[in-house]
Amino acid sequence: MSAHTHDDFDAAFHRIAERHERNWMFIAVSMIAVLFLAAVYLVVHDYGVVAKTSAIYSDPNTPSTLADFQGSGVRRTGADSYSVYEIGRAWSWTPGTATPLQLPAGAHVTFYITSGDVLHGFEIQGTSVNVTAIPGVVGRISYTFDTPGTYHIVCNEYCGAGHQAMIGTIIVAPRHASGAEQ
Ligand SMILES: [Cu+2]
Repeated sequence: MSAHTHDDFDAAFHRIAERHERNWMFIAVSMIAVLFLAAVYLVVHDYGVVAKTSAIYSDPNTPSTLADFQGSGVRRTGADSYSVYEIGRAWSWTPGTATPLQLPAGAHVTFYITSGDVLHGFEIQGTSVNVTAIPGVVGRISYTFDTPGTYHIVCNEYCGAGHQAMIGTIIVAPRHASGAEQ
């Protein structure tokens, strides 16, 4: 009799344990699914932190001939927003190397990046900006410089004998000097 009672207890215990295990498996799988979908959502939608390709041309020489990439390469697109059209060439950044790129702190800056020859890596030190400059492709990334100061563009994709000297300068000016007119 006592063995029979023990078996009943055992069976009931296992039923309850299995129900708890099923529930917790469901909760764990649901959490993984939510995290996975959230990661996909963040990558698919442009939060300004994800580098995107804005255009691809069949002729690799096309981007550097586009009107946007001529002149200073800097366009003011709004009260507090700028577009910067950046070309990497062996071994300089235009704008940036011959003349420093000047931007105000706090402005929303969208960089359009291409290459005039081979692969280069457009990286602004101390920031999250890091885009491969590809001939025929225009990459895009947005960034806001919150802290005024001097930033450096480096090439992080080996591109030949002058690669290590392929450096540009970005000067970020304080937004409003106190007491100064705007
Ligand atoms: Cu380079």
